[in-house]
Amino acid sequence: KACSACCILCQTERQMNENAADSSLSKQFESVRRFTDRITASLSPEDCMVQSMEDASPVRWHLAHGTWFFETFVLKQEADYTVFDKHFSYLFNSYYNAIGEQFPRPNRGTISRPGLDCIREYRRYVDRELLSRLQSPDFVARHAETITVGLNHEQQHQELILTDIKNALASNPMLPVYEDREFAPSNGTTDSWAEITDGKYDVGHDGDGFCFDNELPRHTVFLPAFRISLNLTTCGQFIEFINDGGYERPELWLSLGWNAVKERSWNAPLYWMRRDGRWMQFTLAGLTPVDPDWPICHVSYFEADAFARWAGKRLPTEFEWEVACRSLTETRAEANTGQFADKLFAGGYAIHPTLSSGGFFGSVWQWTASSYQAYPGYRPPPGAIGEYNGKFMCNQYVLRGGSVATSQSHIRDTYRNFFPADARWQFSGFRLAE
Ligand code: AVJ
Ligand code: FE
Repeated sequence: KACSACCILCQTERQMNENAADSSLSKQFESVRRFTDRITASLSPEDCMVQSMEDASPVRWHLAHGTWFFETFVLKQEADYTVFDKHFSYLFNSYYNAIGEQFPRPNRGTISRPGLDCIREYRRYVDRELLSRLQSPDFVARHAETITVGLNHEQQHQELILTDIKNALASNPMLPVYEDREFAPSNGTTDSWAEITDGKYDVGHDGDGFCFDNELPRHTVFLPAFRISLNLTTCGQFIEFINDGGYERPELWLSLGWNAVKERSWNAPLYWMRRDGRWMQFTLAGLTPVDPDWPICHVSYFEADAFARWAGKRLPTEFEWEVACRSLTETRAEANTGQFADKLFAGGYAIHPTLSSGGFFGSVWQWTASSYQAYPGYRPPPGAIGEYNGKFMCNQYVLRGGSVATSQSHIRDTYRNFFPADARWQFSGFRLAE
């Protein structure tokens, strides 16, 4: 079924991208903020308060924190701005020590005031203040760069809203539905691989478009020849791993991975459960049978790594991924529009029609073998905003590509997502290399 017929979310986001292409900062601001409203419109105040685990945040916290970012890094720099509420600096600061102390993350779900109405009012207040100031070219000149970071930040939190509400709903034995959607027909998979010759390659962002600081500086790397799968590993392939005792064979696992399997009793991807001898998975559209042709999703780095060892392969490094992506994708623009314009949002994850024919970005984030580190010569930006990415460059792995929950405008071959090796609640899968 055509996307336009089935998916309000895609339509809204396409509209948003058209606005963004229009390039005026206030239009972009308007559409990104409205998209946050759109994806939270069906949630009740109770839904928005749940914090199902330490890593996830209540939706209401995300709504406030995205707003706090604009208030803190833009509006408060203006002498004539009056803060909405003096407590919010502490309550909705995520991790910026240069701004001040933060309310402890694990307890975010214990805070019932301000109420959701008040948080929505806070959003409207900051929107009004920012939009009216954006009329002034001086204000734009002073803050355009930070506002653009703020919009990309808000979009990262849109994805986190979806992953976090999915975790919250999954923790409810009634397995409630976020939004009921039709499921995309799945594509068959072929066993096809691309060969990339050895050589020196440039990696990292270049050009005028937006990127995060961790995509810089562009630099040259040497890669030995490698092969990389054109397909994401599928649920069907992962079931073979499970049936072959994958979760019971320590020799397949890294030591820390095996500890996680034992301590947390992992025996399948997150959100999978057996019903009447069949594998089912919880999605944002509720419980649904596992489709063997869909990309595997909600696995940790440890599971991706163990599967690769079982298959006699390995995970690609982040630079192998980037170089392969670039050489297999004609132009970046084509990669972005060709794949993601046809995105079908299916209950929390989707299949791109082009996925099995070599589309590289995929509909799930892809774990790489690379630990998240600074590129040579990397410098975080000065000031508190320098805490955005750089200080997390320890004990995490890089994921590449993008997921069904990722903003389309974030899809680029240099984007570096990152999570700890045991994280499973993001839309994370993988492809193999050798
Ligand atoms: C890039 C997704 C790991 O979740 O903290 C949000 C995104 N950075 N606010 C995260 C982010 C600041 C970040 N990830
Ligand atoms: Fe944030």
